[in-house]
Amino acid sequence: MTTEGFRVLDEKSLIDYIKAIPSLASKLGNQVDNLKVKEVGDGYLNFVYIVISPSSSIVIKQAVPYVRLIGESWPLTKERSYYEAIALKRQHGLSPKHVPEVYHFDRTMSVIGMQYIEPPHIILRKDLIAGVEYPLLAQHMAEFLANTLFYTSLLYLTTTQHKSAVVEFCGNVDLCRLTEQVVFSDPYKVSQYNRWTSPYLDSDAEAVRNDKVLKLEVAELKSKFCERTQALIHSDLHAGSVMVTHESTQVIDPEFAFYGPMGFDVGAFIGNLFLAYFAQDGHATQENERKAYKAWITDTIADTWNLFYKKFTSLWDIHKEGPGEAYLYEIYNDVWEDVKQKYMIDLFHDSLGFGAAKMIRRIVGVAHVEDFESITDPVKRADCERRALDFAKNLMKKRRSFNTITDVISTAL
Ligand code: ADP
Ligand code: SR1
Ligand code: MG
Ligand code: MG
Ligand code: MG
Repeated sequence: MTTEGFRVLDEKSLIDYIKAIPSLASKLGNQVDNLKVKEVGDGYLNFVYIVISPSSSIVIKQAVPYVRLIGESWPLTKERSYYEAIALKRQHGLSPKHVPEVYHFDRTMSVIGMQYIEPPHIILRKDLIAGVEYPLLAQHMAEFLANTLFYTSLLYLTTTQHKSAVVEFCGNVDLCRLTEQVVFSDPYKVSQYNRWTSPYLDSDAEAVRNDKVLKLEVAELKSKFCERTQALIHSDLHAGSVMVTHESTQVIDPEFAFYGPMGFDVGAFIGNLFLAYFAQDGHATQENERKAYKAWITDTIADTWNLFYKKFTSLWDIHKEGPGEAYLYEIYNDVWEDVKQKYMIDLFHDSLGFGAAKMIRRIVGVAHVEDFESITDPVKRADCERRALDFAKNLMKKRRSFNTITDVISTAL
């Protein structure tokens, strides 16, 4: 895509931009004379502004042609904004209660105008650190995952529909390549971008690079990530991509979306809950040991998988004689329960493998998570990270030996 006509917005120039776009002005009640604008981007890639008029608020997100975390020395296509916009629209259509609405998209400027997810919504990761429980989180995430994954797969679509949907997202190759690098490659080799809590984890990072069994497993997962077009996946579904209240769960930031393996999304979410779990000892105080909170996290992990399983297979049952072409019911009706069970156990093992890869990259790769980063004592932080890393390495290697999520959780306790 051309860079002609592109300019980086700031809090001031954004106001003039909005004034010239009727659809955005109207979302602000056409009260655009006294707009307040605040940049709130806390992600690693983009700029996000909350725009407040006397009557309402919207969010404007702009992609710049580089990785914000590193700077202009790491170029990254601003076309990611296009894929984020089309993924948000698709996911909002499939799971409207859990995805914000898109109001405006400008491909030249890489600008998305979208629904403001209002306070008290907060980024999930922040409250996993603070120790706040969200009783509906697992149910809502299971719904989001089941709806977005099932309805974009060959269990629901014809092969003709599915192939054209795959093509639509094929161009998001640079974002896929970023994941290939920072999740599946860099943590397993010497890379200028890798970091860890040094010197405490120096030998742990080296052990990852020298672990032949682990490297064979991650090679298999990387191939699956690159080759499998199973469903439209969010592809960056960590705890910073979910906003929550006690009643509501909203999934944002699908700029990495493409047709990939379902387990990459399920695993990302579960893996990030495990990261939060292993960070709890670093946040414990004498008054609050975080024991009950750790139990809530593991219950949420179990509920997420079990509710996802239930919702996904029930969608499959409802649509078993529909257009989906992967398992024609007329052929498989006599082995229907076996078909579902086999599909779901494979998906479970994929999810465990990808979840483990997402944990490992957050400990010895370029982009870390606040769960650990906010533990100020490096000895304590390294101790939490090491336990998370050891758990994830074992999970990746032994993933095929697990039949239930409860068995997986028991290896973390
Ligand atoms: P990045 O792609 O850089 O990670 P995100 O889309 O994750 O950017 O957004 C960064 C931050 O902006 C989020 O952590 C959240 O605090 C805020 N944010 C993003 N989208 C919205 C929204 N629709 N409503 C409210 N806040 C949002
Ligand atoms: C340079 S890696 C930046 C990371 O931030 C994004 O949210 C993705 O997780 C990506 O891997
Ligand atoms: Mg983000
Ligand atoms: Mg993002
Ligand atoms: Mg991750």
